[in-house]
Amino acid sequence: MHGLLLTGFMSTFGKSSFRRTAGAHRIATHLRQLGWDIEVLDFVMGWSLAQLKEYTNSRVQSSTKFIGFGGTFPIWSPVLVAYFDWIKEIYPNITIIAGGQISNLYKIQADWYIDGFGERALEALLKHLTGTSTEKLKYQIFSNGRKIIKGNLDYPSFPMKSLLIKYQDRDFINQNETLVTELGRGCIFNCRFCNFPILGVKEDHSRDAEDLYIELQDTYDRYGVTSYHLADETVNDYTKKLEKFASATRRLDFKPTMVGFARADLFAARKQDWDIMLEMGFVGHHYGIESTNMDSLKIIGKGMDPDKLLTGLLEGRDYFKKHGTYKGQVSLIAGLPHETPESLDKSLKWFNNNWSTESVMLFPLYIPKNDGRDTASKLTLEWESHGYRETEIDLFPNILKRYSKLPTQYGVGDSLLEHTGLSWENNVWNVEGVYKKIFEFYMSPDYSKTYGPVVWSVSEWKLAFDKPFDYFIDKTIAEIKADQGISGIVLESVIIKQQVLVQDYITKKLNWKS
Ligand code: B12
Ligand code: SF4
Repeated sequence: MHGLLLTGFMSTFGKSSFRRTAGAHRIATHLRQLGWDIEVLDFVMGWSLAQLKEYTNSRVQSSTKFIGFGGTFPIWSPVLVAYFDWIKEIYPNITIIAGGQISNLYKIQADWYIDGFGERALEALLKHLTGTSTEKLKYQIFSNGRKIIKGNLDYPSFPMKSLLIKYQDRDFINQNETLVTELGRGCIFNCRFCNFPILGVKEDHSRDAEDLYIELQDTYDRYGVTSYHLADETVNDYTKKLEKFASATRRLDFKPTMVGFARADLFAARKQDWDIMLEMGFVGHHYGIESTNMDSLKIIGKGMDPDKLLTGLLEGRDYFKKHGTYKGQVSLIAGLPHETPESLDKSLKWFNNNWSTESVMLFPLYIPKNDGRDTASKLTLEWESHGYRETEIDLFPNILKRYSKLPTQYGVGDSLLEHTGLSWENNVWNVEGVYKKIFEFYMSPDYSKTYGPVVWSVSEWKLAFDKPFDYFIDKTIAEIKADQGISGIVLESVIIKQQVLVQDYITKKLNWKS
């Protein structure tokens, strides 16, 4: 049996980013292990309609059962509307399956939707479609009539001892690429504002160390890749996990560079982890600090004394820089309970003075409405008790008009605003005020003169400027711009260069013969 998986990642400017999403490759690896012939098409946002048609005509065969579509984030474009209409017309017997963490947010009109981690749900659906299962398929019909399989609830793909991704030569992996992999699924913590569905995990939810070793050594041997994004909610949740994976990376024929989410309180408190992280090459950290206001932190469940945390963070940064390399990023949320414009300014000032060449990201407090997600954070469910009200007039149209074109490296802008968030207010400010604050923060000339690139985006900047990870350490965005001779917005230059790589991939893919 044969299937195609179309996937991609959208850049801030709505174009295809040369960033692979791990989900489809992970799904493909899983199905191949079950005997399916699966091909992944990456960077789907960069393909023209004619190219997509040419590709599909060259791949579809009598055994093609389905075309899957999905990614880590909801992606869509007018080309895809026309493409899937065409599929329905020309290949009416092929089932269209959409998948992703919240696939109901997708605009695609698919035959089936799979929400959450999808390996086992897709396996069950394919057995159902091919008549090879006697078990009744579990699915729900959502209010908009869509048939949705709730992967995380009914076919949990966690914990999994193997989370292996095996790329194929027809994926045309580039040596300088940063690939995404996972150490485990779920988080041992349970922060009140967190919307992730697998929280408070008690048992070991990590993959086998050997499984990681095989994947990393293989991608190095075949393509020369040394850079990774770790897709764990919290990479440093417990020391044993770090030790386990250091035992795998120690045996590699190369030294990997890894970027991932780390809890700053644990990083600051557990100095014993520092050498292990350095040994793993886990040197790019994103810390969701969220606030430095104690009252706000208590409510969200990240209650470490902020002074202690910030001191520990600087100490850790200095240790990493002395003994290896380091790129750190903190993210803050504007609009948390007890946070005021003044308390936020105090935090921003601290980072401005102490965190130069690293990165700071500011996100708006997002309270989701019913958008089909399996779980909502505790804070989301009890927002009224924290003094939030829904505004009488929806503020989002205004926000969209004024702030959606914010050229940040991710997180605000069109993609986020399309989500069905609550238009909230409290006694201090409202969601529009929060967006205004965020806009001013990013648009201030100080931003690029103080901070470096977002730690996740270094993967794209590396490729665009053909420079190693270390080139982006200890440099502000303004310094990188000057060094590269860029006069406009640096992200535009990154994206223009990425489009060349996307086109090169498309050409190779179209010319590929089995
Ligand atoms: C790493 C990460 C990031 C990184 C991405 C780096 C990178 N290289 O890709 C960064 C920091 C940039 C990021 C940013 C954001 N993130 Co984020 N992120 C993650 C995280 C932790 C891991 C993503 C990942 O790679 N997972 C591993 C792969 C294997 O999973 P996957 O791609 O989702 O694939 C699985 C399923 O989706 C499904 N699937 C995928 N494709 C397909 C296709 C088919 C056909 C099928 C059937 C199934 C299927 O099966 C796959 C295997 O199980 C997830 C949470 C999580 N653990 O997944 C949040 C998560 C994806 N992020 C989320 C959010 C909200 C954001 C932001 C909007 C945050 C913000 N406030 O700005 C931004 C938006 C970014 C953008 N659009 O530009 C949400 C997305 C919710 C949603 N609406 O879909 C998640 C799910 C966390 C959460 N629950 O809140 N993120
Ligand atoms: S915010 Fe981070 S640490 Fe807290 S529960 Fe969510 S994933 Fe875990």
